[in-house]
Amino acid sequence: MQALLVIDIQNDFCPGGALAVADGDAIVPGVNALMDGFDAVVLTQDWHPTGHRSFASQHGGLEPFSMTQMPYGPQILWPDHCVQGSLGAAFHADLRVDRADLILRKGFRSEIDSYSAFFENDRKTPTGLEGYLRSRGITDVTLVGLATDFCVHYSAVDAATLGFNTTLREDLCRAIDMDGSLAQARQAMSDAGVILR
Ligand code: VGL
Ligand code: ZN
Repeated sequence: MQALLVIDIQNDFCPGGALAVADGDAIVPGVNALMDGFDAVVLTQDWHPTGHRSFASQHGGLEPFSMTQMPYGPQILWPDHCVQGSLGAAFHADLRVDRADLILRKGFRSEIDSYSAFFENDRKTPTGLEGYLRSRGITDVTLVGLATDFCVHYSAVDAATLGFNTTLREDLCRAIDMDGSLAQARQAMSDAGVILR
């Protein structure tokens, strides 16, 4: 049983958005076309309250894309993005949202970021996705979406580590790629057993 995990194809990660990924919108037609071949389609949605601790705006003088320490470890500070209910948090207008069986929101706790669709950035608070997939009998997952080097990367590593047969469709992902983060992500994914295609 195969699930397609469509990670964070939201306006803020597309050109013109608050945390735009170059060419992020280019993957939408290919992702839409892939959906019908799967037993389950799950969309994830980055979903932060106003004033989320991952926003540089909450850290005095610190710049977006700089690093800070959170109680759970190092954290990159981002521009304000994907604020709950905002247009930026909405899915890309052309994404086939109606085809989704489940929309999983993450990053909704003010004090913890969540890159992965499975565990928050403390690496232990579960989102519930593992239980959902297992109770539907899913054994294999394919990941697509934004951004390759952050939310897709963490989700793929966790899926493989949890024992799902995990494939990444690199052609249907786009990266932020800061300071070598894409190369690092590719290495971490293949080390975890993710098949990169
Ligand atoms: C993401 C940074 C912050 C992502 C989400 O979807 O890759 N990146 N929040
Ligand atoms: Zn975020």
